[in-house]
Amino acid sequence: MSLKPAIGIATVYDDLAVPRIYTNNNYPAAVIRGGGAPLLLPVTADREVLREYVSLCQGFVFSGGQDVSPMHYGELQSPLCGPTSLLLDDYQLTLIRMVIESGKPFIAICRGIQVLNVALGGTLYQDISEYSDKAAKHMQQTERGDVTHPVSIVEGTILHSLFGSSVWTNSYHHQALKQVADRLQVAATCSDGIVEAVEVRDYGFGLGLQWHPEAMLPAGDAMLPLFTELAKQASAN
Ligand SMILES: [Mn+2]
Repeated sequence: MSLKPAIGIATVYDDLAVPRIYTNNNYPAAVIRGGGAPLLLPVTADREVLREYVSLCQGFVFSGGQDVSPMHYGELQSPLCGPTSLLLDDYQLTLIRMVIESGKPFIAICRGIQVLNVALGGTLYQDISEYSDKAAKHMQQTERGDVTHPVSIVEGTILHSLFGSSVWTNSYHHQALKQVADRLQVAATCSDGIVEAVEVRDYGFGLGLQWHPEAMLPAGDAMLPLFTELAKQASAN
């Protein structure tokens, strides 16, 4: 039997009490269910360490977390922007650029899709109310595994090959993609116009998802294809 592919999970940083790095257990659990072996990648500014992460792992997951600092896309911080960390931003923006350069497969979830877009030159709505006061509620107040809105999936995308033209998702975000980076293709939207998924153009397997598939997995298998496909693609690396 072949070894399981090593899937690096980009951790997040919290210095509220003592500095710590962590990930919600749903992320490694999802990687394991998909057939991968999860490895947590500690936050660091050291480029050589980041390069080692990229070389060690065959695939990557970028997790949810706090907001990306608007300075990275040339905006002043709006009062509606949440807590930010320049150390965390530097770590994840640098790591995701290195991963893309390597061509290795990855899924970037929630904050991850925002990091992906900003890393490639895109911008964000600092709060969805900046987009429209008619937008749907994207910060659901039900169990994490509950779905609250469907997304329409663009034909010809990887996402479409996994789910078809529509899939129901959960929604835990108060920010969203504004200007989508040229290197990214929109792969799914909510009917209010919010971008819910992107894919890196001319790339093997590079997905950004605004919803939390890992948090839906404890409630059912609907999102499992994402993680089995990640493990499959990673095994080829
Ligand atoms: Mn949403």
